[in-house]
Amino acid sequence: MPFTTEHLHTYERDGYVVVRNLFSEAEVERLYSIAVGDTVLRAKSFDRTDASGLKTKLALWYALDDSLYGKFARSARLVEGVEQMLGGRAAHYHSKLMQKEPRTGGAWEWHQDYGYWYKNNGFLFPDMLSALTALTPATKENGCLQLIKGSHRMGRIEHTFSGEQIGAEAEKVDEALKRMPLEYLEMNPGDTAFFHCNTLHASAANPSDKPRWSIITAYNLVSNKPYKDIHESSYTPIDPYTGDLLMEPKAGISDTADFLVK
Ligand SMILES: O=C(O)CCC(=O)C(=O)O
Repeated sequence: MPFTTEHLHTYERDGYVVVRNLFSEAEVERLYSIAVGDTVLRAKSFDRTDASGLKTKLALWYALDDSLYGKFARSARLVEGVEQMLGGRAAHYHSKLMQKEPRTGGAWEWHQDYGYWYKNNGFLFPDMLSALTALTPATKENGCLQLIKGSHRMGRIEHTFSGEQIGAEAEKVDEALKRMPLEYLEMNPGDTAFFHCNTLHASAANPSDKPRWSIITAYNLVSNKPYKDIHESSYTPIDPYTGDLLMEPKAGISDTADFLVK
């Protein structure tokens, strides 16, 4: 198994863990080629403007379908790790195709995912996490993910709007940065970073000439059904996919999938 007890301990201690090569080059190539060529994903993508006016693009959908992306989000490699980290049966909250384009891709302000999910989406417990799988190399130059190591232990902090994004209270972030290390997650395609929903994270804009694309699959504990903005997949146990992603048809997400519409 690529996911080990050591990974679990690291996740619990630091609020995140990177599992290198969780997906092979060939698997990522397949996912990426769908992503760049898919007219549905392109049509359903929307811009998110940062505080300086730069835009980052993403598409977000909730239900798992039969596409390669659905199978990827259900893949046993992800789900078995997620269930150990969450400590129970996992449901799929949503998947996001993140497209930080060369020169124009904007920043993400410091935030906890649970800052959004508690405030806007009705989840009462922080029994949630995200798994970010790099589709292209992620470097400091193209605005890789940054995390404050150990910040998940601060619990949820207040969030306010900053541009079109919600940002964590600046005073708390400044203090957190004085006490805990700031980590830049440089990743190769196929590496996956699992991070706790209360881990403070951010990313800078992409002034480079290289795209930074990734897929983020977010998971919830089945027992943590939200009380508003309810999507069935967010409390339905995942049936893990154990097949071979390379043998599956290159099927993109259907345009009738429940995309978040902005
Ligand atoms: O991948 C990134 O650059 C940041 C994404 C992020 O913070 C999020 O989706 O919550």
